[in-house]
Amino acid sequence: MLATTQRAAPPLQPQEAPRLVRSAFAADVVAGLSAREKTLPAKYFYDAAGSELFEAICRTPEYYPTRVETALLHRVAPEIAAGIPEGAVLVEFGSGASDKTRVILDAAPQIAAYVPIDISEDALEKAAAAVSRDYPGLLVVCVAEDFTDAIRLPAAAQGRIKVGFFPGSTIGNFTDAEALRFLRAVKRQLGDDSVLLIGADLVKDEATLVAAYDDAEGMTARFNKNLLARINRELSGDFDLGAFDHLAFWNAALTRMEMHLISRANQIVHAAQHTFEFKAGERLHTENSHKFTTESFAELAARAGWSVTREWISPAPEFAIFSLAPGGAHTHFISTAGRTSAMETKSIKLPGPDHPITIEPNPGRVTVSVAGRIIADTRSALTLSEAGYAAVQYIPQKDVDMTLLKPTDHHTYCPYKGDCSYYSIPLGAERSVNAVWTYEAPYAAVAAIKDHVAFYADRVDAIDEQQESKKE
Ligand code: AVI
Repeated sequence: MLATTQRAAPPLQPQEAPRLVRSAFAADVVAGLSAREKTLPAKYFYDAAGSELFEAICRTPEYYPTRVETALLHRVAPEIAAGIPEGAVLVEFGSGASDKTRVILDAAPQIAAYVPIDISEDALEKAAAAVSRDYPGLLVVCVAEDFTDAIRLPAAAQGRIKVGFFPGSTIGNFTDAEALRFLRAVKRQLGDDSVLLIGADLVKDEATLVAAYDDAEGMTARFNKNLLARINRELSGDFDLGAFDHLAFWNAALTRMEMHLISRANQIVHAAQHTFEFKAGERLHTENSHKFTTESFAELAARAGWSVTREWISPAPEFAIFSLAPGGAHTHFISTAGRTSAMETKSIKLPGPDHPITIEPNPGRVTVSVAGRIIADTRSALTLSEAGYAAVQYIPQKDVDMTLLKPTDHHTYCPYKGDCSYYSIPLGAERSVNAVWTYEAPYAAVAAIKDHVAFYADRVDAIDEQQESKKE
């Protein structure tokens, strides 16, 4: 159900548009190349050629963020969807091809309307038409504006709970002030009962980061130099692309990847009717890509009036999806005696090579005894092996005498498995306090242990495993 496209202002006359765009671009180029430390805003990377080069970067083996974020979204979409209310409107900032959006839309059919916001009107309308075709019940209303501007959401969004979506770690390309301004503006637009989902790349080892911004195929170098090519194309520039080298490095002090172009020689360049002098070795700073820790991101969010309520972190190379809710204070979740409240942050991690988890059916018989009595007896136990820990037998609750267990108010949290509840076994007295645990709603990666319990070996008499002899 494609409705309308909302534009920033009445449509420009065809001959007016290029002049206006050029003048803003020209002004920024002249200002940036005249500065003592030459710089250009990264947003100018994305003309048609630059957008294609960015897509090519995303396909390189070294540039992990797009691939890792998409895989993470697929894995956690059911959990994200569980936090989206019926009839919500999904508002995407810088929607591009709306690829990642589809993962959310597939998992959350309760979303009633989709508002993609993107400056590139052609790409926006094409992507929106495709979404509209593929999700027939969804109302799609495009907003063709720069998403960093103050945007008035369309009427279709009024009166509905809004879920903001800002994937891709584009927040990392902002300065601290820009990120705060953006997050505060989004809070005003989405309202007090909204949710904001943000994808952000995390700090990691330098080699992985540098390779991602200096791929062997040279796609990122071409992307970087396309800025000069664009100046040549649009502002009558005479940059010699061969006279500049691509440079990408990790700035540890400012926790960001930086991209620069280095002049290979002393040279004079003309653009936008101005003349600029480059010394040999002089740098033109083209992009910052800030990387976050869960703490630094939560702090940024809090300064903008948001609280991180959940966070999902991929296996290495680590990338995070944060779910934010309006609210000033944030509490970082560690483990509490009580239940987690809505405003506490839960870090959700997915098993991977750095923290493997496997769950296998145990082919044998498992029994658990306490005070001389068998309280669990099963042939359907699941053996869960996790990272460096001893394997644990998870026993179906139907094979446990649950009447002998007493729930306690002890609760812990595992970022890989979820909230954990405990039982004592009165038969075992002091020794069997909090002897049994269960994950009532385990995270998707370990869903198989739902409705199972596990026992601490030292709080019961024995956990016996007998291999069943094969029937001839
Ligand atoms: C769009 N943005 C999040 C990318 C990034 O990683 O900062 C742009 C990019 N620059 C170099 N490679 C990709």
